[in-house]
Amino acid sequence: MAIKTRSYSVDGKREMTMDEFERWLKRFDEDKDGKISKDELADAVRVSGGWFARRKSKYGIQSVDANGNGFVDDNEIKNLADFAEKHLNVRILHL
Ligand SMILES: [Ca+2]
Ligand SMILES: [Ca+2]
Repeated sequence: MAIKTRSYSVDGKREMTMDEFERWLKRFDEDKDGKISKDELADAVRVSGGWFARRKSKYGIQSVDANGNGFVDDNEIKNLADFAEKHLNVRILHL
């Protein structure tokens, strides 16, 4: 693995703060429009979630995308954080 991950909790979840989570998410913003689209989220889930990622991401974008525009808006990142905690082996640290 090229990336050295800073911290894992005892149950193997990757811990990150909201800031780190947003930064991680922005890495998947391939067209650099500042928003994470359905396709970009699918990539993020595939990288983190492994098997069944496609199904998870479809479910994910539906539960995350509260206003249904197909993008994760800034105010929907919290929803995505919830999704990541449930499905992507991530724990968000609320500092
Ligand atoms: Ca984008
Ligand atoms: Ca949205």
